[in-house]
Parts: sequence; structure tokens; C-alpha cells
Amino acid sequence: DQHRPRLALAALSRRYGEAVQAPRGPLRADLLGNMWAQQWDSIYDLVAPQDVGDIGHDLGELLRAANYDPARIVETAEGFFTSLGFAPLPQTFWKRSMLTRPRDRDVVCHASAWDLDNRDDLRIKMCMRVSATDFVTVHHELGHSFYQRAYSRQPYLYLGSANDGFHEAIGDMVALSVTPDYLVHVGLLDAGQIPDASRDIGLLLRQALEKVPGMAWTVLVDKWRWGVFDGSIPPEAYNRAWHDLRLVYMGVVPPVARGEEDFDPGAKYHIPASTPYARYFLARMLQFQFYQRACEIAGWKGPLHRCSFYGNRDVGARLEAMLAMGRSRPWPDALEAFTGTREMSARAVLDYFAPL
Ligand code: X8Z
Ligand code: ZN
Repeated sequence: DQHRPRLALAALSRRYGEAVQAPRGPLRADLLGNMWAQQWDSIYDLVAPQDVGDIGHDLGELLRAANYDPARIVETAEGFFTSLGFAPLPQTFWKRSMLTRPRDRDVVCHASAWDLDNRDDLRIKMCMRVSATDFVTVHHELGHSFYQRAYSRQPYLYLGSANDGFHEAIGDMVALSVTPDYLVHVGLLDAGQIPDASRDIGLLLRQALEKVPGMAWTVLVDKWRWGVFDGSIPPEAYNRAWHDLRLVYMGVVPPVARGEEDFDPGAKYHIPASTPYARYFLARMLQFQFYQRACEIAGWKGPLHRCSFYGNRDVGARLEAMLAMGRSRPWPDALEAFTGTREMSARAVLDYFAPL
């Protein structure tokens, strides 16, 4: 559809003026509300068409209104996993994790999950704020924790996920179950506030702004890195190649001219940290594939995006069985154990967003 991409352009142009956002594009990366423009959900209010109404449920606002603090967010996410039948996190998790930025020292704030002894010393480390983004990130990190614990009895060489995309997909799959019905269940929303089906487009648009730009972004990061490694991107073109890929894959440009005296890829944690990134691309698909399967196991009949498998022990048992395999089998075996198919597919992504 020729019209759709222009919605964001037109909205940003109107908001910031044509001198800032050229109405014919490309999009200016710094207007999208995330330092790397990897998720665009914070421009939801700007781009939502009038006729979907305002779903009015920015999760961050709900959390702040209910006086959630970081520990309470982690407890809520843990509660989702325990509702599926997973054992609660160990006491040491609460003592040894770092949930907020310490005031007395410099730390790496990029969120991560650690299993220090392959027994049960599970911890997470992040600089959380009470926001919708961090609410999802906490589920993401706990997905790592429960995965680590599930395979901890495997022999040393099998301590890991089936492929690296699996590890990144579990918590996100759970976070997809954070539906209005679920928010009512945990008391963050009144039953009367549940949007009716006519508001689902708004909800899906919000999800799309969060997830879809990331599909392009998660491809280009390692495209760039592998180009550096194989020499097709020479040192004198590091920054130009980065911005070329940003434009081709994401349609975004930097706000000011950049040159080779700048090194913009270095601003993304995973580049200097040498953390592979294609895993997040795989996880974009896998999380929807797992979620769709979980909803099927739970007997869900309605539109996919309304499904929450909260509290379903059957889903939990089957999920744990896959997680417990660690990397003891080729990944298609693990995929098959939970989903019944041996192929990764983006079909579930399309099904999820079909109404949008
Ligand atoms: O790095 C992460 C996690 C830690 S494994 C917070 N993510 C990617 C990113 O932030 O760039 C999760 C989504 C993509
Ligand atoms: Zn992760």
C-alpha cells in the first residue's frame, strides 16, 4: 500500500515541521523515540489514525499509576512463569540481582541475565525504569533465567539454547501474552477499561511499532559486522556502510551529516561487546511461532493477538520440556518438540498482525 508509510512521515512532518522531517522522507532516525530507532512505539500517539480511537493504555502509565517499583515488575513477570508451573526464582536472585542503576559506581546498564554456577545462582542485571519498554525487557531477561535453569542439568557442552534465537525468544513470547485481559487479571486495568474489539487496531499498531522496525534492524547489525569481518566493508567506509544499511533496510537517516571521523555502530552495545545480533532476528520470528503454538495448546479460539496463555500448566510443561533439552539436540528437534514443526517461519507474525 503506497499510502501507509506516508502516515508516519506526514505525522512527523506536521509535528516537527518540514525543515526537520522532509515530507517525502526518508525518516529522521532521531524522531522515532529510541536511540537506535530500533523500536518506534513511542510515536504511537503521533501516528495512530483518528478512527482507532485512543486505547489509552500505555502500560508505563498504568504501572506508574499503580505505584509499581522495579522489584514489583520483576515479581509480576516471575508470576507469569510460576503460573505456568515453573518454580519461583531462588532467594539469592533477589539478593544478588541488580535491578536499578547504582548511585555510587559506573556499571554496564545494558540488560543481561546470568547463571553463575549452573546450579541455581540466577541473576539479572539492568538499570530499570518503570516503563512499558522495561516491563517487556524484564520478561525478556527472565526468559533467559528460566531457560538457563531448565537446561542446567545438561552436560557442559549442552548448556545453552537450541540455537541462539531460542534464548532471545522465550521471554518475548511470554510478554506477547500481556493482553488487556491479562492486565485486568493482575489488577493493572479495571475490567470496565478493557478495550472492545474495535480498539484492537490501536493495540496492534502499538505492537507493530514496537516489533516490526526491529525486523529490519536486527538484520542490518550483523550484515554490517560480517561485512567488516570479511573485508567487503573496509575501515575507511565503516560509518558510511552503516548508514547505507540503515537507509536501505530501515528507511532512516541521521539528523546531521556523519563522516568517517564518527563511529556510529559503536554506540550500539552489541558492537563493542561483540555480542552476535542475528539471534534477535531469529527471535522476532520464533517468539510469534512459540506464542501461536502456546495459544493452540491452551485451546485459544479467537484472534491470535488477544490470546494470553497465563496460568496454563499444559503450556508450561511442554515449554519446559523444550527448554530442558538445552542444546543437546539439533535445533529443529527442539522446535519440533514444542511446536510440532521443524522449520522456523514468519507465518505466525503475519497471522498475528493480519487484522492490522
Ligand atoms: O540486547 C537485548 C536484551 C539483552 S539480551 C536486552 N535486546 C536487543 C537490544 O536491546 O538491542 C533485546 C531486544 C534486542
Ligand atoms: Zn536477551
